[in-house]
Amino acid sequence: MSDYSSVSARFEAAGQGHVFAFWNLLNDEEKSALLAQAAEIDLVEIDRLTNTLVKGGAKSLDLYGLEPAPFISRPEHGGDASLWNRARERGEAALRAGKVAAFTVAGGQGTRLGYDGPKGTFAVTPIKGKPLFQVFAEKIAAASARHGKTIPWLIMTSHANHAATVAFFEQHQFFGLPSASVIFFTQGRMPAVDFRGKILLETTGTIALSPDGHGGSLRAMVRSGAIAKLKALGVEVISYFQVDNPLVRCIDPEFIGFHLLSGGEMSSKMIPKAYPLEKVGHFCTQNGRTVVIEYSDLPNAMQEERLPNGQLRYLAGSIAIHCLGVNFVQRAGGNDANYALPFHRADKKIKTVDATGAIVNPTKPNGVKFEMFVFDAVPFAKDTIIIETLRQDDFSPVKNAEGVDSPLTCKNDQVRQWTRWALAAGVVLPTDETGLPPFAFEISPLFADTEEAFLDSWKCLTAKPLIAAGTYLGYSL
Ligand code: UD2
Repeated sequence: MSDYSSVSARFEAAGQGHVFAFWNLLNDEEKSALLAQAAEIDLVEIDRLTNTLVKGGAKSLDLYGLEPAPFISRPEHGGDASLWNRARERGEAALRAGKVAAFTVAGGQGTRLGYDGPKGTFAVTPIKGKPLFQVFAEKIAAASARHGKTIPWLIMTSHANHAATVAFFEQHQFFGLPSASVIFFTQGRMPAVDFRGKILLETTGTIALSPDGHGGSLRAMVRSGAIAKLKALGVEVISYFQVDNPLVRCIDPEFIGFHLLSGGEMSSKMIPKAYPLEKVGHFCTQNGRTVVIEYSDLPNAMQEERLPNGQLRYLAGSIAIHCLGVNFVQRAGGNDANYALPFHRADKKIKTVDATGAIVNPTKPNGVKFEMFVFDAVPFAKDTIIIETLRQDDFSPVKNAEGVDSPLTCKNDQVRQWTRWALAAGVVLPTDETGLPPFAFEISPLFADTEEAFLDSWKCLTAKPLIAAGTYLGYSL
């Protein structure tokens, strides 16, 4: 243990010497593992975060000068249809030229869903029970085939779910994608601290480390070499989305085109909020910059504020779909302190040990976790734009076991989407007032991933199948 004395001295000097309190009780393997964990920790950063976020108590955000951010409306809501067409052409050209990669952040712990396993392995489709990862894989495969270029797919995992995620892809032969086009990398970790800023041990030989938030993806893309790989492939734009949302258009030519036409570094999609307190971020401007204020940071009175015409004043909800420029990620994910994303404090119940080394399972929050959010990169980006998207075609996340944003609401939203496509093709289907038929069926993204693709594929079928309970249009892998 040659590093022990220098590492423990550094921790001692930073007031964190207790991390090695049980050193003499550990075996050699445990000692090496603890030293490796300690090496991940930036003690200067922890000291700064403790002083700014922990010791002073939770701070409320500066809301001075906050205004709703402008956005580009969809053509059906008054937007300029010719501009949307131009954007689509630009996006398609970029896809044909191989300048686009997809990116899924999948490092979250998924505690609300109560599912034990990487969230991307959770079964979401109504008939085949396809896991989230398969849905994205098939959408990416469909977009690759349409544009004649393999679209690389970055997947960010966490230390806790990396091995299981990679094994899942191997077990399913990468869902038909070329395995080399799927680039996995692990996000960074941050130690949890108690309310005095002392790093918490999870056991006598391990530090309580947890993922550094999806904002950690910028650093992780640079550190892991993923950005270098994309640059070598000639990729310029990264299409970013979350693992919990199977309705997302992983590759949306209009969005990619708007991003490229704007010449900006980071672009985002918005949906009009469904109700005032919907749990999404809010696109705003402040001091001439675009910012995203999370629902938990915007006072309810502001979330509920309405314009004279009755519309919500802070209407533009962030659904965590972004386009990121590769050069922007390289800069913002590098070591330049001018682009360092802020950390957010989350008070949590953190399993730890007491002074005797006995395990403590707290019943109320006993410490703080630090996380970065990707949308905090928006204010650092030049020429950001926000475009409107249709909720029904882009957003139905699976977050909770029951109720809103649950597997059931998501399945119904998928069936509603396929029903709209079938109706557009002239299929006769009974529906209720929400557009839901009295039975479930499923369409593979490889058969159709948009209404337009459905109309094309349907036209080509010489014998039209009956769409009824349990129908599956597509290919099984
Ligand atoms: C997020 C947004 C919210 C809204 C909503 C839409 C935040 C703070 N809020 O809320 O504004 O856009 O999504 O669905 O993000 N993840 C990682 N590593 C981490 C933490 C999370 O990869 O360390 C991934 C996670 O796997 C998931 C995504 O980030 O794909 C969102 O994480 P979440 O479930 O914590 O976000 P949520 O629902 O609070």
